[in-house]
Amino acid sequence: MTPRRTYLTTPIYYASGDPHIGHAYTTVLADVLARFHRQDGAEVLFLTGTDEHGPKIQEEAERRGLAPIELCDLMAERFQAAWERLDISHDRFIRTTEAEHIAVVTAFVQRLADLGHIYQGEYSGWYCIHEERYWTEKDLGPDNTCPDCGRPVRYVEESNYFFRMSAFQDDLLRHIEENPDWIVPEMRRNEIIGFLQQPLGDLSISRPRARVSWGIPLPFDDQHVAYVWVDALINYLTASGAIRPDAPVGQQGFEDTTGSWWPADLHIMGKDIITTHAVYWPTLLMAVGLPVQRQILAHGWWVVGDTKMSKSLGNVIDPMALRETFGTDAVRWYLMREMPTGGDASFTPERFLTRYDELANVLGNLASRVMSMVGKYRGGVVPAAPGIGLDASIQTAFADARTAMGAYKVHDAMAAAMDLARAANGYVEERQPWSQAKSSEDQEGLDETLASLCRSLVALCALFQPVAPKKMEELVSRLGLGEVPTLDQAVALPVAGLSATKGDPLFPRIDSPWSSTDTGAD
Ligand code: ME8
Repeated sequence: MTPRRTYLTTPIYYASGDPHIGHAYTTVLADVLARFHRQDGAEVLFLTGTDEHGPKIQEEAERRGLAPIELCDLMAERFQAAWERLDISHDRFIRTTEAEHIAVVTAFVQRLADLGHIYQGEYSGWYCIHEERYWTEKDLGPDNTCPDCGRPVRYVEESNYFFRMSAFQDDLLRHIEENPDWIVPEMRRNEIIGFLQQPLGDLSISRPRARVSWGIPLPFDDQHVAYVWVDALINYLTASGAIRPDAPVGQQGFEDTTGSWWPADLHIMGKDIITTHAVYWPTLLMAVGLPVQRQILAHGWWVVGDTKMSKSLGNVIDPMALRETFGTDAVRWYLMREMPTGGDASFTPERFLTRYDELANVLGNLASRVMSMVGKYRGGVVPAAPGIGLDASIQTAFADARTAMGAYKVHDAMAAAMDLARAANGYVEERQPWSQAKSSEDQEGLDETLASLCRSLVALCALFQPVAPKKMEELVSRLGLGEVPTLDQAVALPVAGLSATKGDPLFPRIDSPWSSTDTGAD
């Protein structure tokens, strides 16, 4: 049987600033889904990368006294280092300054032009560099500011090339209506449907080189560069391997994507960039004759306390600092457990510590008490007994976690896993293995208790693995197993005869790095 294939993407992040907790959230979410699919037997292409062209990068490079490519090299390295430290298992890190991507963008734009979807026109309006988008006057905030980010916008009057996006409005609306799960969650789908019920304008897809020099020149007019969003969205296609820009026109792959990873199965992003992914991107794909992406998942927004995170407020949360103190898996766990996918979440030190305590006190504590009892009562060897005492809880946890993961509700899947750990702790209290150990008639009962607990630990390893891969590898090795089992294997894995070692606490007690005033505690 050919394995199921899944192609997952994160946005490519602007190479103008350092990775923060928002970028980390999206990337960890994608990583958890990628790991879950791999664990479930699928072949996965997981893509992330950096968005490296456009005025935002050009201006930031100037500000730092660097050439744009120097800034991009620096930032691409920082993002890669961050993802390595957060144990992100991406298969490909794309940079939009790569030659391959530039060639695909060039071929894509040429094809749009060849098919008659591009015309030249005059643009006048307001531009926000930070968001890299135009606004109409009626949308502007007070004193000519961007309605999204609040920064001043600039009035721009120039000649641009336009994509006839309006011609695809009806097709797109029909696609969304016929595919109710194409955009999740539903709230975002409704937002896009609402947007498409207004007349859809055409999209300016170029910028004059005289104003924006840092971009990919249009193949039919080198005095213009591709609009950075068009350039950026095409990254998903470049990495899929569908397009062969060097092939003769007609054989470049636009007609047939067989053998490539296109169409992507899931584009994951924050709710801030849903319109570009759910309107610009599919209409561009329709125009060149390619299938559209299979699904879009737009997640919510991290704020700090009740304030938007921003450089100027100095409240940007650095996931690397958290990781230094609590470890990678604790940061991943917090991000996944705290934010219901689709909803917003607020970072506070108290919530971080509460989530960490849950890991330490429920899962960590269970692991250490079970290992210690197997050591004390059975010389470190898991006894041969059916070990079915927690089967009902295991079945429930697996069913709930699978359903939740299928709906991208990682927070619910992790809640189901934690419920199993709680049930196992409850089982210890109920069975009182320390009393069983004292009674010569209850030795079989003790074997059954310990075997049941070890089976639950194996199940927990499989359930927590996508979110806490390193700690689960460690737990599995302490259980005497070679590797973390898949969900299917974990249900029926024999545990009799495994040699269990206790080791240090999986999630050690850690002094809060925040002072009591920071946490708001008394
Ligand atoms: O938009 N909460 O890049 P970007 C949650 N280059 N997620 C957040 C967040 C927050 N506070 N802040 C950022 C771009 N994110 C373009 C994308 S894709 C073809 C081009 C995450 O560096 C979230 O995923 O501004 C958001 O969509 C993304 O970072 C924006 O990253």
